[in-house]
Amino acid sequence: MLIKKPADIRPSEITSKENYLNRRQFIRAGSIAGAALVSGSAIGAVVPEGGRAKLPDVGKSEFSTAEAPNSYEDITTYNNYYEFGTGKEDPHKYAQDFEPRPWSITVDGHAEKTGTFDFDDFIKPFDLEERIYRMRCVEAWSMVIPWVGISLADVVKHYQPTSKAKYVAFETLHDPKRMFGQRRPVLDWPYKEGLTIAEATNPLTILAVGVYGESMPAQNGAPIRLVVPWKYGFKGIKGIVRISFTEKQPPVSWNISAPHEYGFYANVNPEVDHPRWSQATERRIGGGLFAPRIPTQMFNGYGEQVAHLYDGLDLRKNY
Ligand SMILES: Nc1nc2c(c(=O)[nH]1)N[C@H]1C(S)=C(S)[C@@H](COP(=O)(O)O)O[C@H]1N2
Ligand SMILES: [Mo]
Repeated sequence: MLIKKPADIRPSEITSKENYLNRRQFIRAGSIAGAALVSGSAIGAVVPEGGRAKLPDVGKSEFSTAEAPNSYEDITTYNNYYEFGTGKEDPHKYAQDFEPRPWSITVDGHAEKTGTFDFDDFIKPFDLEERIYRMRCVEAWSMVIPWVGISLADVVKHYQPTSKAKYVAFETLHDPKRMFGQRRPVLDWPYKEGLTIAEATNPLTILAVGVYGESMPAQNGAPIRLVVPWKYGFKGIKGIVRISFTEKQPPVSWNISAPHEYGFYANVNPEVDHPRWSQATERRIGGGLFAPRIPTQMFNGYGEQVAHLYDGLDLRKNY
């Protein structure tokens, strides 16, 4: 690993106080070598290819919930990923042979820095952190998932969006040969998602590259997917190959396919029902058939961190 001299360190690489404190915590835990102390960004982690592989140098996050995580089995066998079938068990069955390498990510639009980067180079400047988040699907089921990811705010800062950039748009790989679900027009392929810049730079938002300390399983969105814990699960676009800084609100797949059911915002909201079902309660996967439904929380319980983003916005109209 190359150790950078202070003069080589750009201001964009200088670690925030938050990250610094987190790093201190795991330095104390003795999980990284002394040499890595020289520069925060030199810690750059490289995610191993395919299979189940342990991720290096994973820090802890103050944003993790203390709730018990779902089992690795729940998280990797009950999925939504229409590129690999529309059934909940399909992605586990049919994504097994999907090899998320080689993989490149294109960053374009209104930013000072743009280009196409190999996956490993793309994530290298950023710190890996475990984020144990409650996840709430629009179909009223939920899980607690110990993601490993990088802060999307750090990524946005790195590419230096211009003042024209108001949104960040994301696209999934479009490769019907490898993703058989794309051979049928069940969605407007490739899967597309988007966030406002304020949502993208909220400290809760991450690009996840793993789960349970290991590299991301194909069915969960390998090698890299979005996680926005206060929004319904469909905002968490998987298999990302493009990140664009846009001036206009980008079109998003589920809104294109059913605009009266799925909006751009998709904030978890127990008071605004889906036209075909209530959003007031949810079923925690793994709780067993007779487990009582649990009340859904506004912003999935993350209101303290994100409610301010929607001051003055009518959340009934902007669902
Ligand atoms: N590209 C892509 N991303 C996607 C989907 C999809 O079909 N295609 N499904 C979404 C939905 S509806 C949910 S609930 C989450 C599920 O993530 P998980 O299977 O890792 O729990 O992924 C989201 N990301
Ligand atoms: Mo979902």
